[in-house]
Amino acid sequence: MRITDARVIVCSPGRNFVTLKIVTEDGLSGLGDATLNGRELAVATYLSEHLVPLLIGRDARRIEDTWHYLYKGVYWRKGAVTMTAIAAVDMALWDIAGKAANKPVYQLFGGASREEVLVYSHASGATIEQTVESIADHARQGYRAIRAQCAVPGHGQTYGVAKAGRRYEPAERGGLPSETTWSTEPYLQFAPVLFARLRREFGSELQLLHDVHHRLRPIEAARLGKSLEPYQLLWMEDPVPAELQEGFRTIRQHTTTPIAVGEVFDSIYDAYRLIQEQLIDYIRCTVVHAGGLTHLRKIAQLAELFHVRTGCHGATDLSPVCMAAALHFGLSVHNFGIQEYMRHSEATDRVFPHAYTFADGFMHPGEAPGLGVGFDETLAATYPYQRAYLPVARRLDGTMHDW
Ligand code: KDG
Ligand code: MG
Repeated sequence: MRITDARVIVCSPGRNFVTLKIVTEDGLSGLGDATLNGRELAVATYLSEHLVPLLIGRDARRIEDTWHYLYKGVYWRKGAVTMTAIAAVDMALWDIAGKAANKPVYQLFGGASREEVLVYSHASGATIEQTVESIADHARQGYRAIRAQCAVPGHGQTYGVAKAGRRYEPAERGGLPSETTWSTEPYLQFAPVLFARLRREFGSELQLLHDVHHRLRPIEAARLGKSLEPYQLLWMEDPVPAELQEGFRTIRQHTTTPIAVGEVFDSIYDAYRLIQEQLIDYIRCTVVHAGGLTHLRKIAQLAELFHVRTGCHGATDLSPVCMAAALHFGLSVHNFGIQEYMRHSEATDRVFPHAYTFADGFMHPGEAPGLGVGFDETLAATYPYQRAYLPVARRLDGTMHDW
């Protein structure tokens, strides 16, 4: 089953997406998400200039071999751009494999380990009361697990909090990155106040999560985890930047609040120490940024040996193609924990019609062959790319903060 064509399509139905479409001589086609938020065109060029010529004429059925050909053949291995490009090829090939077998992709992974995939959504507010309302709204929509973020009083726009009256969307189109300020001490004092109020309001059944966005130093994260223990979070996410992983030992020694990390990891080499030393509880690598389904399944299998469960990143900058891939993955892997789900805009859903469904806090990838996602290229062409950046953070003294 030779590959006869591979094309990269960049579109922006509300936000930017990079999509790889691979076509075989049998007329089958597969889709892969290649979106790297804020650096989209780097991956688009990597694919079209460097990988597409390598794909034409290859056997689409050789998924494992193609993965190693692209990973080992580059010489300069790893890195977000390389791994996102490889992930897109890998997703598209699994999509084709499913269509060729007339089966949903999860059936190629040993079938379902569970009936449905538990997801969590995002709630946020400029004040505690707005955050309470936002959570109540998500709970009414059926979510059983909700991430709560709230602006720190007196500190302006906080990352992870939706702007008034707007959907939460991390990247901004047009112009240069916006600049936010960050001050650790008020945040550390405020976070337990927020979660005390949320537990009073919602009781103990609702699962609450919180994203620290790599903002703390290990001893500060340890203090945060300790102060949040009475409120029994499902996890505290990205407590510290994860280049320096020894810090997780400090956090672990001080708190029983579960720890999740990995949305910016690009391979098992970023994750294996944290997993093997059982310094984390959830690994958040995604299909699109961690080398595709082939590689993410290996990460999950390593994690399974060490009591670590999956909790894949699923923000809106991951296209519906990635979301579908994550759901096939989540339905099948034994040590699945939870999947993040931020609904895409209606425009995005029209460009990427999909078989996956949401009901009562759970999702299912559907039974369509392959990944179960279509791509309306004509409609996509009406939404041209627009440069977008994530905001940056500065400390009160003006120095750049860790992300
Ligand atoms: O592109 C970056 C976003 O996807 C990220 O900031 C969102 O942290 C995030 C999350 O947990 O969804
Ligand atoms: Mg996050």
